[in-house]
Amino acid sequence: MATAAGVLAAPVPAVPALTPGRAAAAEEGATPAPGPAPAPAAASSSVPGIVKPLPAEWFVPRGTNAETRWDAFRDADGDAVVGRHVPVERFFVRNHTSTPLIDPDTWRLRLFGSGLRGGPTAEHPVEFGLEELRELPSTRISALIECAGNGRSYYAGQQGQPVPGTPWTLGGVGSASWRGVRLAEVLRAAGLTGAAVDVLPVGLDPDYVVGGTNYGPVRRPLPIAKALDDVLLAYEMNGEPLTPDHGAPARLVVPGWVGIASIKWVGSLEVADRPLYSPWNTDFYRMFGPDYPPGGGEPLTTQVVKSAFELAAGARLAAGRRHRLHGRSWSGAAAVRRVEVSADGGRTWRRADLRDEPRADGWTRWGIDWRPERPGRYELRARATDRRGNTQPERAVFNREGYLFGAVVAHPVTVV
Ligand SMILES: Nc1nc2c(c(=O)[nH]1)N[C@H]1C(S)=C(S)[C@@H](COP(=O)(O)O)O[C@H]1N2
Ligand SMILES: [Mo]
Repeated sequence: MATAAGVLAAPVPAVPALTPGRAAAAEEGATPAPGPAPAPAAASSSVPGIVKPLPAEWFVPRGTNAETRWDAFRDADGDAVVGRHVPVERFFVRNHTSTPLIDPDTWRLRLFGSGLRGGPTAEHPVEFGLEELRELPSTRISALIECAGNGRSYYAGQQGQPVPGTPWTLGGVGSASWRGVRLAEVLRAAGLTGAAVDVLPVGLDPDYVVGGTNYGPVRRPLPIAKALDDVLLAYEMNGEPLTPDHGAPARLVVPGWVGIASIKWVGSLEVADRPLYSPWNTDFYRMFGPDYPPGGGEPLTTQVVKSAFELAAGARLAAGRRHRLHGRSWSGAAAVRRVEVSADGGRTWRRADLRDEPRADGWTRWGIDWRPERPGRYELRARATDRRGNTQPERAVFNREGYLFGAVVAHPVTVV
């Protein structure tokens, strides 16, 4: 079914090799979506550099990014329209620059560096085409991708601590099923040695330039232990080939870690026998601030515990009626095993009913009944605890960039 904008950009026109900055061209010649995409009523709000349509009922545009709306997880009757995995067309997009269109037929993954047998150089790398990767044993996993800045707006909104950067509410997260080849498998096939320390995936998107500084292509070193543990080089998302916005033809999926680790549009992997650096593990995605070491904390890895209601901020609910409140909680460290909800400013808490068997590779969906008797303004709060005992505090520790806001979020509603 076609969207109001008429097109979905699923079939990418073949373009010669890499043509960054041509994302908008994907609209040309695109055909109506063949899949089950419903027809959103409102016109797409567009973000320059994102290929897929961004209907206003599903997304909030944020600069070069698009935030998924939590209230879009349910329809007007309150029925769930998003299951355990978020459909690709509703999945949030975080782009430092813009979505490149890459021809999967000519794309090559290049591996080089001192951590590979024979020390292949960038000029003479070990190469894999997409078909060759598909011939390696494949694996399917569920994993969340979540931006380190998800929830950032609450540093200012809830704690009076303004921070720069994309003011996400809680929609910079999504869960999907990914298929691809384990990074460990690719590294071994390329001649991994025991001396390898770090792996540096480099994106094929345009260089990241801010304030007159060119930081080069988006790239962030990954410690070899994590690379060999559970990282996937994914070429499918929810059973379909990756779409341009989510990293086609191949991206990393780094379970439990901040989204920046999951480099999209991977062009090369440097495997080194010494630590590697890029601005993404020295300047960005580390903690700076009064409660952190003077030179900053370690590069961010695991995500914190969070919870969200599948409800609009400021939703209106009828007084004197029982409402079923729904939400999801997740953690980068372990399965979420307990969720409590408060409707009285955090004075009393009730256990929510868990609708999923807690699992480390996804969120836990939950529900709880609430019957507000009197009209007025209320704040709903949800607080989750994972199997390691990590729980959501009342306040998040401030950091200059506003990363990892894990505190309980006050969700305003009006009872009428
Ligand atoms: N090459 C490249 N990879 C990237 C990014 C990017 O801008 N360029 N953004 C990162 C960040 S910050 C996040 S949170 C995730 C978002 O993945 P998504 O857009 O598929 O939701 O991709 C990561 N991988
Ligand atoms: Mo991110």
